[in-house]
Amino acid sequence: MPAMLETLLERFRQRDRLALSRLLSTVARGERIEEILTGVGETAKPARVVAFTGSGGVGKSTLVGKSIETIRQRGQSVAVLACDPQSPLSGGALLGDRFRMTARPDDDGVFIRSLAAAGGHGALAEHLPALVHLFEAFGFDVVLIETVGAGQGDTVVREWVDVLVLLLQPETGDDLQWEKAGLLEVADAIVIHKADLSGAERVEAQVLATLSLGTGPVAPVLRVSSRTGAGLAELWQTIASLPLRRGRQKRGRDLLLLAQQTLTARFAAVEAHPELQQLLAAWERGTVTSTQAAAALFRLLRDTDS
Ligand SMILES: Nc1nc2c(ncn2[C@@H]2O[C@H](COP(=O)(O)OP(=O)(O)OP(=O)(O)O)[C@@H](O)[C@H]2O)c(=O)[nH]1
Ligand SMILES: [Mg+2]
Repeated sequence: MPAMLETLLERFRQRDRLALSRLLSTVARGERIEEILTGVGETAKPARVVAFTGSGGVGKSTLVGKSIETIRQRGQSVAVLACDPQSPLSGGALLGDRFRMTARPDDDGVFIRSLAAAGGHGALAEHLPALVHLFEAFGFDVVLIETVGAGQGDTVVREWVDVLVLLLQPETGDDLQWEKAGLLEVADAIVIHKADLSGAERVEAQVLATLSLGTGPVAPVLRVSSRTGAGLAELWQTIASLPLRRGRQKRGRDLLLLAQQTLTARFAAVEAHPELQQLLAAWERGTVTSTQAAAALFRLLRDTDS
């Protein structure tokens, strides 16, 4: 391992934010992922990963910004990952203007990072489990993701998060769009955003009517205004109380596969390593979770390194 990476990892383990930032960039480029995951150590506790999705201009960035304050008031730390380079959240000027107001620069409990992947949203999404793992290992309670609301990358992101929040707004003429996209059914919570505008009740009624036709469990529907702050506390209370979707397990599984590949490459035959064999058997029996197994595999990798 290059000395510089070794130094970065050491600083990461001492909770150095610049080291976190550098490692995020490296992982987002798809470089040295195994070494980084091995080197950051185990996650103290799983983070709650929440994605905000919805069509352009519905107010995702604004709501993410406002949510930072609310999450801090709830006593939790939060990392924000903006995947969309076009987003005001990641646009330099707005990031400066809008977020310096909400996130105090000296607040250790807030970390905001935008990442533009060379291959676009999809390419970045590909590395999401590893990126989230970095935030978890650093100790963040909540990871917030703004997605672009469409396309392949967005679909992938949805599978990896614990809570998917769909934003809708009054009267934009795309009322039917969310129905077509099937987003209503997959969302864990639905926000009627910009509730300070007229027509919010009507959209809420439409959504409730549509949901009542389905057969599955009905997601909570909340009216929220980022402008007035109405509904924000309720939204985060709801998000905190939601049962977690399979995102965590899926992230763990993908990390596990990555660890497995690395180990297989290193030990010519996996069978040669009894500890590894036992671990995989336990995972197949379901007695250890994917995340636990992945952590154990990475520990094994680290031990054989030294
Ligand atoms: N009336 C009202 N306007 C809002 C509210 N929240 C955001 N807006 C406005 O909606 C516009 C779009 O907000 P953004 O946060 O950039 O929306 P977005 O979904 O992130 O947009 P894209 O990233 O381009 O998809 C801005 O002009 C905001 O000021 C709200 O609660 N009420
Ligand atoms: Mg945005």
